[in-house]
Amino acid sequence: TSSGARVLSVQSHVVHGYVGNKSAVFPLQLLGFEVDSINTVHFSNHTGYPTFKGTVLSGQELLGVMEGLKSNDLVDHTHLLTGYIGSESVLDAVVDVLGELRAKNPGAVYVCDPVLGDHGRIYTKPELVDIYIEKVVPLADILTPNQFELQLLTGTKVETEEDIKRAVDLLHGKGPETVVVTSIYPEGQDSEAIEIIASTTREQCAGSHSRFKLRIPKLGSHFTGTGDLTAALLLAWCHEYPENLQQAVLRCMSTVYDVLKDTAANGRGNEKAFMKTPELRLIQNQDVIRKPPTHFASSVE
Ligand code: PLP
Ligand code: PXL
Repeated sequence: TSSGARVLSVQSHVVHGYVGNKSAVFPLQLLGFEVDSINTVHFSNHTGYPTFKGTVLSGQELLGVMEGLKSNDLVDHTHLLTGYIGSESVLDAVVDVLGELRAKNPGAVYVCDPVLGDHGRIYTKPELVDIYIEKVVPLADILTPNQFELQLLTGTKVETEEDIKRAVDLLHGKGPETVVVTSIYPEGQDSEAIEIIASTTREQCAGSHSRFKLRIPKLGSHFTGTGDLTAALLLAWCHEYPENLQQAVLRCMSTVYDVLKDTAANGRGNEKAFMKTPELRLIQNQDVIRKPPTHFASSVE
């Protein structure tokens, strides 16, 4: 289906569980994408467990890996995907990596999940915010901030739907043609639903709406790796529906919803590690990854 698409995914690796590359690569491969993955960390498990062990790649080491690919003429990717980035030097190196991709293929699409924090709390190094604003956001084609990240990236207060629209337009003005704001809590965090607002300035991909909102019933628990899965699926479905963002977002969110629902129903945390929230059930949900239902079509506004 996705003939010729080659993704370079620069994200975390965890030995056990599904965040970062572990939650992005398998779904992309199932959907027919060739994926080259660079692991920015190599951890035993995600950082939400009581402990984790492992190593962190430096910006220099990341550029070294790129150098190896380049020497063998292996830099021919159509897409770059990035998520959680742990340090300034790695985020700076990502900018250089994108430069290499676009030197070879000026049309290479950059899907950037600007991971900074959530629910009013920064959980990365605050120094990353300015690098995202000044260097990274201007290069992104598809950007997937949550409500809090939208606030950090625009330096504006983002509370009402009007605020969101204004902030999204600010971001469009800086570069990204497509912005998908994931997980908005319209009535605060106890809200029964979460909303997604998607917006594109690409005329040929607007379909019938250049900006629309989806309302999705909220599932009780918080699962780690959801954002990484969402960004990967958005890359995939925007590639399949370059002319229709709405179809892409519907497929992406329908798969995410079904994976979370099944994980909530059937996933089991690790009692020995005192982990109440289970790992995403990606392996068990291959069918809804390959063939997403379109659950929320009637809730598009
Ligand atoms: N429920 C659904 C259906 C979602 O799509 C998401 C995130 O995208 C969540 C819940 C996550 O909510 P929270 O951020 O409160 O964990
Ligand atoms: O899902 C984001 C993420 C990425 N990488 C690592 C993580 C997490 C979330 O906890 O621990 C290493």
